[in-house]
Amino acid sequence: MATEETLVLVKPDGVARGLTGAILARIEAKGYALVDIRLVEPDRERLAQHYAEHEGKPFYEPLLEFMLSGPSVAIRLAGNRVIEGFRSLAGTTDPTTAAPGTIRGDFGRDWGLKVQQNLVHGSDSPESAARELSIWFD
Ligand code: YYY
Ligand code: MG
Repeated sequence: MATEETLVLVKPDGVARGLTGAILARIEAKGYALVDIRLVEPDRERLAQHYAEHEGKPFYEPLLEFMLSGPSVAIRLAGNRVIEGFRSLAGTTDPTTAAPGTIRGDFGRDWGLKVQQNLVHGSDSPESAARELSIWFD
């Protein structure tokens, strides 16, 4: 498959806990290329676009509140099969049970809140990646 791109976010919990560098180190060690990177303080409109697929779900409002709680680091990441590769590095959605060795499994846990504070976002398909990259890198 040709080289592809994905959107990675270090979410507000990762930035606030000072884990951006540790997360970037794993991405770089895996061999993916940083094409662009920026600190973003998204407004509600940008987040509603980003998480449109989840509107109406029970975790949607807590998720937006969490994502509004501080800046995220947005990364345009490139490499062969980087979409599935980064999601493998990130681990499964729930940080309590994400496999050790993954970003979510090693750095995440349940903080007793209504939303999974799971440190990172990664696009889940080429279509999502194109859509999300245009939202965060306008
Ligand atoms: O792609 P991924 O981030 O692993 O999960 P999604 O199913 O796309 O959900 C987006 C985001 O929403 C997730 O990272 C945390 C939050 N969330 C939640 O708090 N509780 C759920 N049951 C499902 C998702
Ligand atoms: Mg998702």
